[in-house]
Amino acid sequence: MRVDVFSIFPAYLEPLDQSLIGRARSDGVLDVRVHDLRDWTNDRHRTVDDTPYGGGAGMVMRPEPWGEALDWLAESAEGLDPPTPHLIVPGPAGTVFTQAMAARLAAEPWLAFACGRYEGIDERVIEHAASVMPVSVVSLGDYVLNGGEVAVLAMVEAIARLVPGVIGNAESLAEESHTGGLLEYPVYTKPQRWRGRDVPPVLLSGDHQAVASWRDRQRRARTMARRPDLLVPTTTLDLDEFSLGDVGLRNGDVSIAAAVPADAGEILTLARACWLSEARDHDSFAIPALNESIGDVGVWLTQWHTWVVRSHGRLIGSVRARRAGSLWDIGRLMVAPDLQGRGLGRALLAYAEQAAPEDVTGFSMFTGGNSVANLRMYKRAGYQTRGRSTYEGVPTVELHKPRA
Ligand code: 6GU
Repeated sequence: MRVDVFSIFPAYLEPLDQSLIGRARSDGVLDVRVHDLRDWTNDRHRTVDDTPYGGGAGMVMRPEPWGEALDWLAESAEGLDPPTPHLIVPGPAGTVFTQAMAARLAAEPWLAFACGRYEGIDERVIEHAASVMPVSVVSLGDYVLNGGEVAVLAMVEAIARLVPGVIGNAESLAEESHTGGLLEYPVYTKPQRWRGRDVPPVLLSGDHQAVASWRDRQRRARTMARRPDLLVPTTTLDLDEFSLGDVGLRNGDVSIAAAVPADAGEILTLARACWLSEARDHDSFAIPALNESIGDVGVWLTQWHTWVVRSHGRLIGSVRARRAGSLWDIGRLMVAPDLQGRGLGRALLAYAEQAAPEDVTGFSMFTGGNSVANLRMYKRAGYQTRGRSTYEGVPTVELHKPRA
């Protein structure tokens, strides 16, 4: 694979001489060529930037040096097929770089990277380049770097290690590709005991099945804790158990997924619809779910594991849960008023319970003391009253269920 990098700070790319990438270069597997963009300037000061048309802070990279560098690039194909590279322009306004993108780019014979500095490159350079070669504007993520160089180091490393022959251990690549979108499990090496901390005993058991299942549970727990956005379970609510036919829902119509920030508005709206009957039953509006702003919902979405149930795009149910000591605290269980009494709430509750971490010993919930229908449902699901209290004059019940 050939890789050309254009930058006004070529020294920034020196790490590409190191380690596995450096080895692949000297082995001839990777042909990396780093260029100083100023080699394509014609003035005495080797100028690459100027002030922005329309005003504003900072400087913009002038198009001429880039144009000449791209012309040179197109003439340097040396028999490569196709005779132009795929040009990657790193920038925070780009498409987010992912492992899937790395894998696609690793299959291409020739890549070129155009590192911008300052406020960016004159837009006409991107338009012109796209008229002569494939161009992608790519970002590492939602934060701002001073220039594209560090992003290129990251992208070249992620891409190059997928090129056959760059990594000696093809097995580790194969293993990574089977990780199924979950985070890696924790790893340990010698010594067996370090500063009072032992390696998890299962890893010393020699029981391969037990090790595999421990690692699998670790990966799920980690992903749940650190990247719930990666856990997007889909249609697992089997409608055969529910009597939703009379409201026009059929199997396959209902899906459950981890809530995302954009769900906050619908969750708030559904909560208001759902807790209105509670307000009536308790003759009070002093109910937390009825007194939240959309900002409040946005905040607790970051603090709880929350799931939403949708049918044909409509949000029809939700539940949230989080650890409270050794218990898994479940709350805000809601089902759209027109779909209640059909088992959906019970299914959501079961879903939240099965998502609890391994070491949790039981489940806890709070509800209003006069919520007769809800209390009946929770009792049937195995919950028992653990305590009674009042919240701003409203009777509340704390429910508890030991883990099976
Ligand atoms: Cl690719 N470039 C710059 N300048 N900033 C970034 C980025 C890229 N990705 C995230 N932030």
